[in-house]
Amino acid sequence: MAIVLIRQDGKLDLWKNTFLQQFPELPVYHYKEAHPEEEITMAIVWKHPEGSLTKYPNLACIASFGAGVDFIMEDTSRPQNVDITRVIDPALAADMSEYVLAAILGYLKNMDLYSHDQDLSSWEPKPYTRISDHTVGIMGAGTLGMALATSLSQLGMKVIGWSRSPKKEKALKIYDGTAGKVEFLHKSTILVCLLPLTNTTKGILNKETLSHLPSGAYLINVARGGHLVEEDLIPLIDSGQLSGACLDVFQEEPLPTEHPFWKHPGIKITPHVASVSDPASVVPQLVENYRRICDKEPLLHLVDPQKGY
Ligand code: NDP
Ligand code: OXD
Repeated sequence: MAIVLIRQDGKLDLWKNTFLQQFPELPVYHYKEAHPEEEITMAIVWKHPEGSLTKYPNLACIASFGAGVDFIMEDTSRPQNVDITRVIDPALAADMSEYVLAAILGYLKNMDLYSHDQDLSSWEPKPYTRISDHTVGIMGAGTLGMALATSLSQLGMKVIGWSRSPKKEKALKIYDGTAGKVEFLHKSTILVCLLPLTNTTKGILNKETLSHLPSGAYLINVARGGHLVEEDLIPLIDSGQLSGACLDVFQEEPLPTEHPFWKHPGIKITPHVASVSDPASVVPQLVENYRRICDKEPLLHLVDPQKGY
């Protein structure tokens, strides 16, 4: 039994070294080095090359290095009937909450406009809004969405959520399903997308959905680029239906240099960094699942392949 690590972003050595620092005896390989394919029972992947999972005949688990598993579900060549797991980590949730808070406060206090003014040496006070003027609507009241809701509520923000299944939360109104969607949108002056990307949520941030928001609402997409119908965004901002957007994720990453989002004054861009799995924090849960595979115990953080998340 052994683990293979597959990712193409230059972080393979960092991850492998962290595994070995924490668990020196662990049989862990990265996919570019010679490794015993028949022995691999766990593949830990992040945007792996399509087809790269087909060479492991004894795979028992495909684990995402992160919270999302959309890139695993999209790989139709992956061996079927193999457990899929994802990361659930308080540090990942805390980082996401900090990012979204920064985006909200930057928007409320016009930080981007002042950066632009500074470039022009222009002293021009602008009207700003306060936390109490807004309701933050979180699409996706799951692990990250609920942690965010708690953080924002503690700062005195009005927060509502939207999920697929009904939930009873004392401190938070959570709308659910298609029936609850429009009312949820009507109330959200700042919309944060924290949905998983699935067949049902693909393209959900489109002209129709975003037109249900109050005029001048602000969009923060920290989930996946595939949630946003990109060609709908600029017309919605230019018409005033949206006052702007903060985007961390894009249909194509890195965002192509010629993409119109780069130059639009109402759009703030970050390079998929809202929250990034920290190897030191995440390795223990991945190794715990490896132990469970070896001991034939149920795995932690399993994905439901029917739901796709
Ligand atoms: P969870 O699976 O814990 O939560 C997903 C939430 O979305 C649940 O509340 C779920 O509803 C809801 N949901 C799913 N489908 C629908 C639907 N069709 N309609 C309404 N609600 C729906 O995921 P996480 O919170 O852990 O992560 C969310 C996503 O954040 C990840 O999938 C990933 O894509 C993204 N992410 C982005 C990062 C970044 O750096 N930009 C970093 C980490 C994650 P229910 O509760 O009823 O199941
Ligand atoms: C994740 C991500 O899904 O970083 O964890 O996007």
